[in-house]
Amino acid sequence: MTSPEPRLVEVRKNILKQNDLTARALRTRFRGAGVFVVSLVSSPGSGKTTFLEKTLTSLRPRYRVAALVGDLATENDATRLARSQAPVKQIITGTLCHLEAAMVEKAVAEAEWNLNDLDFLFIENVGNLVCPSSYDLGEDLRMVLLSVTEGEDKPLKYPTIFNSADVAVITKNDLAAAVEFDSKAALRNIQAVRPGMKVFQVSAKTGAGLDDYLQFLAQRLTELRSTTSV
Ligand SMILES: Nc1nc2c(ncn2[C@@H]2O[C@H](COP(=O)(O)OP(=O)(O)OP(=O)(O)O)[C@@H](O)[C@H]2O)c(=O)[nH]1
Ligand SMILES: [Mg+2]
Ligand SMILES: [Zn+2]
Repeated sequence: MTSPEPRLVEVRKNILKQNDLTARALRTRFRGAGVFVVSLVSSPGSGKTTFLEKTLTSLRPRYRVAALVGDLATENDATRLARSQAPVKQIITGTLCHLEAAMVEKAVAEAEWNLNDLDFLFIENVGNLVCPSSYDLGEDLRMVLLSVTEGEDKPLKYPTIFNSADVAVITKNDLAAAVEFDSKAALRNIQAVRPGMKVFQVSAKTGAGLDDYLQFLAQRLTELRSTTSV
């Protein structure tokens, strides 16, 4: 007889397996359409929506951009992101504290976006530093945000999310002095968990550090396009 715990583990494994299959199919579709897909993960309030609104506004004159945003209960973030004039769709997750690939698939279908008409698609995950790490969403690039007000030790305390991400973004740098943020320690901790990880230090409020990051995205889109037939 199996005990309840292994059964739960089994169910969880199956869910993750299904998610991986859906994510793989999504990635194939995204790549085929030549759209570069970026997801943002962080703890609640690290500045994902503020950073993404800036990103969309900055990219929009030159690129075709759209965004999906996950939230348990409100459409607040979609309303904020829509100020950039980019097409935005909210995914309400209800009780679920993370996005899954099937939700992304459904939202893309409901939004009726033609993926071939997009350069970048951004996906803001639910604020959570734990389970989003386990769910592939079919993205090309996962960014983990860490705000200066959270403390330098977060990479050490939540290594899995830093490991599952490709790039780290240290946000709210305009507040660094006020909270005595030790940037060197934060960078050291990120490198300890994920050696070689690319890190951007930005402030969405002042715009500091955004140019490098935007250039990086443009570069990644060019690379994607050079490896696909679009
Ligand atoms: N000073 C300063 N405040 C910021 C910056 N970026 C975001 N904030 C503030 O931080 C708070 C949270 O920002 P959001 O962008 O809503 O954070 P979020 O990660 O999207 O939050 P959730 O979606 O709820 O997880 C807001 O009050 C923002 O105004 C920044 O660069 N500097
Ligand atoms: Mg948000
Ligand atoms: Zn979750």
